[in-house]
Amino acid sequence: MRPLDDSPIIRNGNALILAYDHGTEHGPVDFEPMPASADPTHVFEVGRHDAVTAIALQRGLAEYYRTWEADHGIDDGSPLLVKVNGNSNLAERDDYYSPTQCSVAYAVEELGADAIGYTMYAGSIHEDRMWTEFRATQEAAREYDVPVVMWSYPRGRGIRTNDDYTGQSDPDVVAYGARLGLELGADMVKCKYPGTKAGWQQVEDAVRGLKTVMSGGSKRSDDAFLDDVRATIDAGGNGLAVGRNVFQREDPESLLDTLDDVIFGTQGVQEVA
Ligand code: FBP
Repeated sequence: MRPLDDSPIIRNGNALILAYDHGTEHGPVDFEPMPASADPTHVFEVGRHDAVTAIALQRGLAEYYRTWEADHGIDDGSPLLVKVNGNSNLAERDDYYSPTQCSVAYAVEELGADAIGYTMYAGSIHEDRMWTEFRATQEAAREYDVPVVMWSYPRGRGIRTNDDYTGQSDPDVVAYGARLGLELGADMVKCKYPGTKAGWQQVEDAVRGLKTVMSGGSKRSDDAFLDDVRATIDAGGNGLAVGRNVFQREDPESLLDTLDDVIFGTQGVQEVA
């Protein structure tokens, strides 16, 4: 397989993935703080910032993205990561499950995907089924020589009922999820921030070189958010996959300017306590 560092979603060994699958995962409520973000083309434009190495979209928005690029003669849109599974929070389920709704063949051949994204809910009672679906996705991605990013979000009954864990952001849980990315064959793993630099160090210790990116989470102040990103980079992480902390801002460009330095420049080597 092509080395991940040669993938268009990587720059200087790192990545900044602009995630925009929230209309699926959370619904339009995520666009209320910045109503312009409900318009996909607003976020597609944000994704043209140099700091963004990929935009992560569900298949419908990926089709729209390619049409938008063609209609506007845009040849500098971000590389495309197609999220091949997803779920709404409307459905009442007995536990977390994210069904596959796009084949890797469709993502690559029809949408020109540069990478594939898959959410894994280890700890759910549906984990076994998701492992099987991930296997098919991972093997197909290998055939097309595109990297797979695992959104590794352990959650559900197995986490909730285990007294050893305090929740989804428990460093032991996050590190376990990251390790699954390594062992199940992901090329990069996206994890919730475990709260501290030491927590991210635990993630890095669990994966020994697999590329890791921090999941943005709900919107917070510039300083609070950048502290978490710097801590992740300082601990050995490879960047960020972020949605709300970018598209819910009035001026996402200035934050992206800073993230460009932190993730791809020199600020990442600053020490964070
Ligand atoms: P954010 O940066 O907005 O947290 O986005 C990252 C992401 O993984 C999205 O791709 C996805 O829509 C969302 O978080 C899922 O969040 P959760 O399932 O934890 O509510």
